[in-house]
Amino acid sequence: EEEEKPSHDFIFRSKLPDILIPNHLPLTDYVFHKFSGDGDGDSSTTCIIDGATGRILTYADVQINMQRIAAGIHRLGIRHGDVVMLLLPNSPEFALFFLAVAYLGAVSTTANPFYTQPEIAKQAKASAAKMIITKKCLIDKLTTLKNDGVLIVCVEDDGDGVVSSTDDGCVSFTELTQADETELPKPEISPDDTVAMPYSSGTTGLPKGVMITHKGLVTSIAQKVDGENPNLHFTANDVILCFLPMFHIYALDALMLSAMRTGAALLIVPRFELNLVMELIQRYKVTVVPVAPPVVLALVKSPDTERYDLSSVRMMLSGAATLKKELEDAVRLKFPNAIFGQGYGMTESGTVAKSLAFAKNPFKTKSGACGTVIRNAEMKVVDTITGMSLPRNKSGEICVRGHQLMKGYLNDPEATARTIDKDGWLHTGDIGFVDDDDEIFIVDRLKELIKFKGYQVAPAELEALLISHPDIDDAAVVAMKDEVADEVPVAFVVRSEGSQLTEDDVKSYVNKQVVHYKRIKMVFFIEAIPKAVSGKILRKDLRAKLETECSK
Ligand code: 4UW
Repeated sequence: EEEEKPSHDFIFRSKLPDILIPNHLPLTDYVFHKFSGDGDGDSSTTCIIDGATGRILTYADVQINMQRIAAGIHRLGIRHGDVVMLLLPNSPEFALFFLAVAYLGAVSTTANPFYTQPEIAKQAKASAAKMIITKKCLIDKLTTLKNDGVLIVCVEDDGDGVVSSTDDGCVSFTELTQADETELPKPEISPDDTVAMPYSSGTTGLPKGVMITHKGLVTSIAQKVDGENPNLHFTANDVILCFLPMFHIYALDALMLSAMRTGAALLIVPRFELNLVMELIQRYKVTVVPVAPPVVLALVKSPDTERYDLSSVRMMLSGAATLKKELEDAVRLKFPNAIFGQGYGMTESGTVAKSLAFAKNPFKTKSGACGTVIRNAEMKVVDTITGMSLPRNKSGEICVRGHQLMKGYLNDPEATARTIDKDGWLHTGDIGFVDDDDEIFIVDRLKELIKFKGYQVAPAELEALLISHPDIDDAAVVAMKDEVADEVPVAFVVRSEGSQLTEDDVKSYVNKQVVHYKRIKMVFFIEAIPKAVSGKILRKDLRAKLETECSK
C-alpha cells in the first residue's frame, strides 16, 4: 500500500523578492567587491576601529594585511584546505587572520579564548588544526598541542600594529608581516570549499565541526545586506559595534563580514562591559548596536544610560536566545529613536530570520517576533510527530532550506543526515510558528541544547564528564530557567552504591574542566535517569521534575 503524502507543503518566504547572489565568488572577493576594480567603494574609509586602543584600519589596510598574513602563513606551510584555529578575543587580528585564512582557501575553526585547556585540545584535535593563532597570555593552555607539532602564532598589540615574540617557542608574527603579498599566487577556491568551521552541538550530542562553505557564507551575507531593498540595511556611514564574540556565527556572519560587505566601520570591543560600551557609543557615534538578551536586560536595568549621549544609535538588533516581550518593550522605550528588532540564526544555517524593520524600506513588525525568513530561502514548520508541514499560526519544528546552509558536520555524516534531510531541509530543533504577517515566533526548543546568555552548552558534553567520575553511575543535564542567563545547566546524578558524593564534589569535579558558562549550577541525586526504551534520556520528564519537586 502506498503511503499517503500531503499534496503540498506550506512553505513560507520573505516578503522581499529573491535577488541574484554571486555565490560563485570566494568569500573575500565577495566581501571586498566594493573595493575592487569594479566597485565604487573608497578604500581610505574606516573598516575597523580597535575599541581597546583607538587604532584605525582602513579598507586598504585590511586588504593588504589580509594578503600579507596569507602569504606569511602560506610560507609557514598552510595550504588550501588546512585548518587554522583562531583562539583570540575580539580584536582586529581576529578579523585579519580570519580573512587571510579564507583568502588562502584554508579553514578557520573558531574557539572561545576562555575555554579550558582540555576544551581547546578537544577542538584542535577533532578539527586537525595545523596552526593556532593566539595571544601570549593564552599559550600556557597550548603546551601539549605545541609538543604535538601544532604551530603556534602569537599576536600582540604594541599600539601601532601587530608584533609578536619568539620566546616560548612561538612563531614570530614579524615573519608573517614581512612576507611579500605579491609572492603568493591567487589560490583557486571552489564555492563548495569550507571556509569557516565553528563548533556546535546542533540538535543533539557533542559539539561538532560545522563546515560552512564560501558559497554558504556569501549567500548568508547577501540575504541580509544585498539587493535594492536589503533586509538588514547597513551602509558605509554606519559604525557597527561588535562586543558579541567573534568566534560565534552571529558576530562573524551578521556583524563582521556583513559590515565589511557594505563598507561600514566595525568598532571591535574585546568584551562586554556596559559603561565602557556606552562610552564608546558616545565617542564614536555608533549607529548600530547588536546585542543578545542579557545585554538588553543590562541596558534596561542600568541607571547610567542617561549619563551618555546614545542618540546616534539608529538600530539595535538582538538574537542568539529568547528575548522576553516585556524586555523588548522596555528597551524600545529607552531608545525611542532606534529601530529595535530581532534576528534568529543558528551556526549550521547562518541567519534564518531577520526583522523586516531593519530593511531599507522597512515593514511594520511586532514585539516578540524574531523576524521573517530571509530572502532566497524557504521555511516550513513541521509537526514533530507526523513530519507534516503546518499552516500559519500552528507551532511545530522550524525547518529552513537554501544555499546558506552548512555543508555538513566534519567527519559525521550521520549527524549531518539527522539535521539536513534528503530534500535539503535543515531541522533547527526550535519550535515556533509563522503568523498572518509572516513573522516568526519561537515558543520552545525541541533540541537538547542549553543556552546560557546565548552561549551554547551541550548537555552531552557535561554528561560525559559526569560519567567519567568513578562515583557516578549515570547522569543527565538539563536546562533550568534563570532570570539573568535565561537558562543554566543543572545535573541529575545517580551515585554508585555506597558513595557519599556531595553536590559540591560533583560541581567542583566538572566545573574546573569547563569554561564558566558550562558550569553546573545545581545537582540533584536520583535513583535512576528516566530513559526511553531506545536509551534516550527523557529530558522532558527531568525538566518537569525540576519544576515540581526540585524547586529549592
Ligand atoms: N530567539 C530565540 C532568537 C534566537 C534563538 C537563536 O549558537 P547557535 O548555533 O547560533 C546562534 C546564532 C544567532 C544568529 C545568527 C545570525 C544572525 O543574523 C543573528 O541575528 C541576530 C543571530 O545563536 O544557536 C542556535 C540556537 O539559538 C537559539 C535557537 O534555539 C537556535 O536554534 N536562538 N536566535 N532570536 N532563540
